[in-house]
Amino acid sequence: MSFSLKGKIACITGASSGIGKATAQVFAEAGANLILTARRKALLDEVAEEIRKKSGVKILTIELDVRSQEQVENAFSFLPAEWKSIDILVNNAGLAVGKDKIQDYNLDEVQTMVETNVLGLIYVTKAVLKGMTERKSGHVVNMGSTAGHEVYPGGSIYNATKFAVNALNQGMKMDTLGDNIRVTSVDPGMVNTDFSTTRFRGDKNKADSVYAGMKPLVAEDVADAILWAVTRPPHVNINEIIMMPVNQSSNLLVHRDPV
Ligand code: 8X3
Repeated sequence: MSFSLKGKIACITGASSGIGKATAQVFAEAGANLILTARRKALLDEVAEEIRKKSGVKILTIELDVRSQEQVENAFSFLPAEWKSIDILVNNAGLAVGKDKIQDYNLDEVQTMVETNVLGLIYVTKAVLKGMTERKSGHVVNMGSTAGHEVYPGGSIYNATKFAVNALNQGMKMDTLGDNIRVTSVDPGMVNTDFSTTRFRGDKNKADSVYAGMKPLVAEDVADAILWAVTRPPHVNINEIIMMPVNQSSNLLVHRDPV
């Protein structure tokens, strides 16, 4: 089985940290040239430099807030010619902010999640998928979550966004039928990244307690699954990968060793 992405162009959103960064690293090791986007351009450029040094692939970095329809349209319509034919899009940008009851939720945070996780994903997909369908070639990987399969208390808004990603993933597969496009959702459970720190608004102790007494997945585990999905033979579509740490059985069922 080949894991080579030599000569491919892959675009990853939210690539400055976590799963996006880890995916950029493994894609580069597999030979892909990368378009990396993130809001934090300085950090993104550091990530790109580190990857370039190790792998020698070409990397284009773009400062992009996927919530802005205008920024997304500009970013993808003005790509330099050599970067226009994107082979793989990884819709990774996404976040959870807060874990509150719906009646208590801060509406700005609700908006941030819905605009990033759902609208942003739609904007980027529309901008990239059109070209893929015209070229009759491409693969879209959507970052889903176990939160998109099972609701948990305090998660309603984030859950709703990831249920939406699940629906969008299925819809993309249907809407591109006959266009030789592959569509995959990668849906992890507990992954130790900045995710929980962002969710708990920077409270590191609260974030760490999420993973207390258990071994969560790390970003590289998810990147590994994404790399596997995009390197299957061209006629094979991996529709969905649901993955969890061994000590997690559902969003609420986690085995913890005494600490
Ligand atoms: C992250 C998984 O369980 O924290 O997408 O919602 S969870």
